[in-house]
Amino acid sequence: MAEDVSWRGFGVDAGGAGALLRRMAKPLVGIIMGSTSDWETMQHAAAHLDALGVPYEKRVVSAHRTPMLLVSYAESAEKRGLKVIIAGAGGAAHLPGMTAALTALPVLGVPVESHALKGMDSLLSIVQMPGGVPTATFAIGKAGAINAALFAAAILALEDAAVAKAWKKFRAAQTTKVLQAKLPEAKAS
Ligand code: RP5
Repeated sequence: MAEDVSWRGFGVDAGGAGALLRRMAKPLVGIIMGSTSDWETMQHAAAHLDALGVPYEKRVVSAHRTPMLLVSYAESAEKRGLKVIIAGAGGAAHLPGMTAALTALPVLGVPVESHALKGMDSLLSIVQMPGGVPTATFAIGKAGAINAALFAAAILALEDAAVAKAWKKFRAAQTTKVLQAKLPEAKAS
C-alpha cells in the first residue's frame, strides 16, 4: 500500500485496525490495471480509498493479454456488489473503454505514463471513446489515480453516509492546509 498520502494526519483514518476491517469488507470499488507495472501508479488510488474507508479489490486484468478475464470480470462486477470500477492502463490503453463496454457501472479511466510517449498515448486511447460508451478520463499518472479514487468516493458518497463524511472531511482538511500554508523566505542572490 502506498504510504505517501499527503493529507494523512488531517483526521482521516488511513491505517491500523480500521484499515484492516475495511479491507475485509465487501469491495465497493474494483481497481484493475493492465499490468503489474501499473501498480506504482495505481497504488495511489488504493491508498486514497484506504484513507477514506472505502473497501476495494485490486487485480491485474489486461485487455490484450487476458481478454477473456476482462469479459468475466466486467460482466460479473455489478452482481458481485461493485459500484465503481477504476481502470488504469498505459500505451494502447483499451482496458477502461472495453470495461465500460461490458458493464453498466461507472468506469473511471487512469492513463498510466508510458515510456515512449509519456502517457499521451494512454490519455488519448482512453479519452476518445465513441458517443454512447462513456468512460471518465483522469490526468496522466499519479494525479489521475488519486482523483479517480476521490471521484469514486464522491459517487459512493451520494448513497453512503460514512463515505460522505470522510469525503467532506478530506475536502475540509485540504482547504485548511492550503489556507495555513506559509511560503519560505526568498533567497534572491
Ligand atoms: C499496458 O501496457 C499496461 O497497462 C502497461 O501500462 C503497459 C506496459 O505493460 P508491461 O509491458 O509493463 O507489462 O497493457
